Amino acid sequence: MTNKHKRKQKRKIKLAEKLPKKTIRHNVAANQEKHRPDWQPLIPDEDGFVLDRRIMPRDEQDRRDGLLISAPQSFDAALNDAVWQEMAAETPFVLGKVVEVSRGICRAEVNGQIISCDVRGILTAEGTGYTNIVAVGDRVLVHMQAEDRGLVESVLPRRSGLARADSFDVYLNQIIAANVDQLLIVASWREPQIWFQMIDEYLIGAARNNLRAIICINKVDLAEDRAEVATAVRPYQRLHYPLLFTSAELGIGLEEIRRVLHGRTTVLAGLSGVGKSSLLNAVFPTFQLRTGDVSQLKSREGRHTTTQAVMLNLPTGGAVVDTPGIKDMGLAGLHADDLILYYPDVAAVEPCKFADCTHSHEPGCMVKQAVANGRLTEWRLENYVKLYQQLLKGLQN
Ligand SMILES: Nc1nc2c(ncn2[C@@H]2O[C@H](COP(=O)(O)OP(=O)(O)O)[C@@H](O)[C@H]2O)c(=O)[nH]1
Ligand SMILES: [Mg+2]
Ligand SMILES: [Zn+2]
Repeated sequence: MTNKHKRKQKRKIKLAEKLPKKTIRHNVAANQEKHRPDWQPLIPDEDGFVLDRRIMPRDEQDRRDGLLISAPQSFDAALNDAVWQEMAAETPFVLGKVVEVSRGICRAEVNGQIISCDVRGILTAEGTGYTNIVAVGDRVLVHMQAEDRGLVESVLPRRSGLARADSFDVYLNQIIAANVDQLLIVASWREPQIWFQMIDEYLIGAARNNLRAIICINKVDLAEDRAEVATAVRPYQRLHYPLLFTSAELGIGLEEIRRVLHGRTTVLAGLSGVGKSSLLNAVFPTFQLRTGDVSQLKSREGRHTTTQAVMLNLPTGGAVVDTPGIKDMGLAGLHADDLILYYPDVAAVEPCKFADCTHSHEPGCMVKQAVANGRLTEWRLENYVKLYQQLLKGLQN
């Protein structure tokens, strides 16, 4: 077991102890209802407890419930800018596109201008299945309060999104970016060393979110032999994923990047340091995204400042979301037996002679045969087996 997994397990146990605190329940011995007939009745469950929902006037609760409905839950692929514009036109508010989010505040593009917006405190992610209410890329209704300041009144339904299961509660998702079309998975050949398992996990994440995936291998200038890079990632090519080979340093492959980004909304995903921001700067020199040394981002007290996803419009149409590096992307909440859906190359192997074949020493093992004759790449199989084991043990949560 790697250290990473040990840490995760430890964290899980700690959390399990804390969990009961999450739902605070009050005994309704004091019959508040009798004294406040105009307020929300507290309906106890069979044990005589009610959920901790703040007591408030009936119409206030109705108003909040109405707002909760406006927090998006599922995706509607038919949505587009024209529809969102129509939705906004029916309200006293203006349409905004969120380009950056911090706690309780965001920056949104309104009428072509970026303004700061507070998020209405009563907007809550409760009941949406998400841990966060507003994400980069969200279309929102903005109540203008000054020329350069607004208040987010509501988050409009989403066309799509990149979500990942929350690390604390797999039944909840964190939405990283909303209304996006595709995921550009950036890996570096070296520094950090290319890590196929991570690419596999991002591919699974993209598929689970219904997003097109493109793989970009950056820092090819660090390869002694470029042909070696192409050979290494050939299994992905055989699975028909678009592949790009780039160097932000030497300006290689920039035109190809520009082409895949054109007119679409793309999230860049990859470990920190692989060159996501450098690539965007190289392709679009006006961006001037911060790159390089992570320690730069430490505050004076040595704490890491929370760098978050930012959305930038492309001069050529479309937009990109630069993320600081997403770990733990694809698998949380996935059932081990569904993993095979994301490994069509492994699934294509015919059944072995023995149903309980461990694919190690048994005669008539089709998996070993497929690896031997080159139809299945060994590291794809290894990744599959590794991830399957992790899912079985619940280590991917
Ligand atoms: N040799 C080489 N270094 C690169 C390349 N692209 C980025 N870097 C360097 O890698 C480091 C991390 O880049 P950055 O763009 O901040 O990575 P990010 O965390 O993925 O956004 C920086 O020091 C860059 O100068 C490349 O193509 N070749
Ligand atoms: Mg970066
Ligand atoms: Zn076998």
